[in-house]
Amino acid sequence: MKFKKAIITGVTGQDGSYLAEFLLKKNYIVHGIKRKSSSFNTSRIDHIYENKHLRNKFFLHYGDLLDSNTLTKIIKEVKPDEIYNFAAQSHVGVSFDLPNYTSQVNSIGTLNLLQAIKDCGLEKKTKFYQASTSELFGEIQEKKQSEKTKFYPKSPYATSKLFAYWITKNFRESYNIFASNGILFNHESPRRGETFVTRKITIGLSKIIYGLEKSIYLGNIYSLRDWGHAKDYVQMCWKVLQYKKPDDFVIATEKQYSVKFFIENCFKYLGIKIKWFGKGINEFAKIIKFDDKKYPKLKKGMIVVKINKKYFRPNEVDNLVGNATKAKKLLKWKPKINIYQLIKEMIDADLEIVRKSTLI
Ligand code: NAP
Ligand code: F7E
Repeated sequence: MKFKKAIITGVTGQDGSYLAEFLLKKNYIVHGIKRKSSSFNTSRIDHIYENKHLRNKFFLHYGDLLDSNTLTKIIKEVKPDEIYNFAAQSHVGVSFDLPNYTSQVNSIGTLNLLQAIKDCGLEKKTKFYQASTSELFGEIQEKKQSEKTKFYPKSPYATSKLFAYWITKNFRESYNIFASNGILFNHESPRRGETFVTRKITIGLSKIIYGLEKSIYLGNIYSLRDWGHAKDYVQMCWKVLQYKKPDDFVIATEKQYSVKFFIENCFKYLGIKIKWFGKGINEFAKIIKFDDKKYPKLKKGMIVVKINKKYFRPNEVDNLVGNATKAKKLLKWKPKINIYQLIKEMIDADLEIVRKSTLI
C-alpha cells in the first residue's frame, strides 16, 4: 500500500500539532519542519514523536521559511503529495513591533515554498495549502465576510498574509499548481499560544484560582471575534486540498462574541460571579460571589481583570465574523465545537497545568 506524504511547516505550533495527529490517523507519512531554538519548542508534538507506533511515520526536519535552500532540499527529498504552510510570525500585536521580520517570514517564506515546488519539478504532484486569515478583512467591508468580501488589512501581519494569499493564487494560475487558501477565522484550543487573548484569559484565570496571580491585564475587551476550535479547523485544511480543484475557502463558525463575553463565560463556567466597574482604560472586574471552600485562594472584592493600555494595538480590527456558506456547501463541513465547549476544554486543561506546576 502506498501512503500519502505530507510536509507541515509550523508543525510545532497549535495548528501544526493537531494537523500532524489528524494526518497520521489517516495513514499519512508526516514530515514536520521545525526551526532551531535555544530552548525546547516541541512540547505540542512530543507525544507524537515519542509514540513508538509512529516512529516510521513521523519525521522532523530542521528548517526555516527564510532558508530557501533547505526548504528545496527537504521538498526534493520527500516529494510530498501535500504541503501545509502553517509556519508564520502569527501574532498580530507583535507584528507592529516586528514588521520587517513578520513580512519576510509570512510573505517571502510562502513564496520560497511555492518556488521550491516549481524548482523541484513537482507542479503536477504537490498540492499546497496556505494558512490565510480573517485578518485580511481587517476594516470590514461587509457585515459577514466571505471569499467575495474585499480585503482591508490593518497590520503588518495582515499585510504580509495578503502577499502570501496572492502569491498562492499566482502560482495556481501561472504554473497550474494545486495551491489553495484556507481563510480561517480565529481558532483556539488548550494548545493556543499563551499571548493570544483566549489562552491569556484561561491560563490567567487558572493562576488566579491557585493564588499564583491576582489579575489578568488586557487591552480592547470590546473586540468581536468568530472563535472556533483548532482541532475542528485543521480537518478543513485537509478537506481544502481534497477538493476537486484548487480554490479559496472561508472557514468560520459564523457566530460572534466579544472578548468581554469570553471572560465572563470563563468565570461563569467555574461558578464565580464577577461585576464590571469603570469605563475605558479604567474598567475592571471584581469578584462578587464564589464558593470559598472550592476556591480558598480567592477573596470577595478581588480585582481579577484590569485594562492596560500596552495591550491596545496601533490599529485595531475590532469586528470580524465569517460567512462560511461556500465551505459548508462544497466541502460538506460544519464546525462541531461551540464556544462553551471550547471554554470548558481550555479552562479544564489550564487548571490541570497550573495545579501540576504547584506540586513541583
Ligand atoms: P502558531 O501556534 O503561532 O504556530 C506558528 C508556527 O510557525 C510555529 O511552529 C513556529 O515555530 C513556526 N515558525 C515561526 N516562524 C518560523 C520560521 N521563520 N520558519 C519556520 N517556522 C516558523 O500559529 P497557529 O495558531 O498554529 O497558526 C498556524 C497558521 O495559521 C499561521 O500561519 C497563522 O498565521 C495562521 N492562522 C492562524 C489562525 C488562528 O486563529 N490560530 C487563524 C488564521 C490563520 P516555533 O514553535 O518555533 O515558534
Ligand atoms: O486577539 C484583543 C485584540 O491576539 C484577539 C491570530 O491567530 O487570529 C489571531 O489574531 C482580539 C484582538 O488574536 C488582549 O486586540 C484584548 O482584537 O487573540 P488575539 P487576533 O489578533 O485576532 C487571526 C485570525 C490570525 O490569523 C492570527 O494569526 O483580542 N485583545 N486584550 C487582546 N489580544 C491579545 N493578544 N492580548 C490582550 O491582552
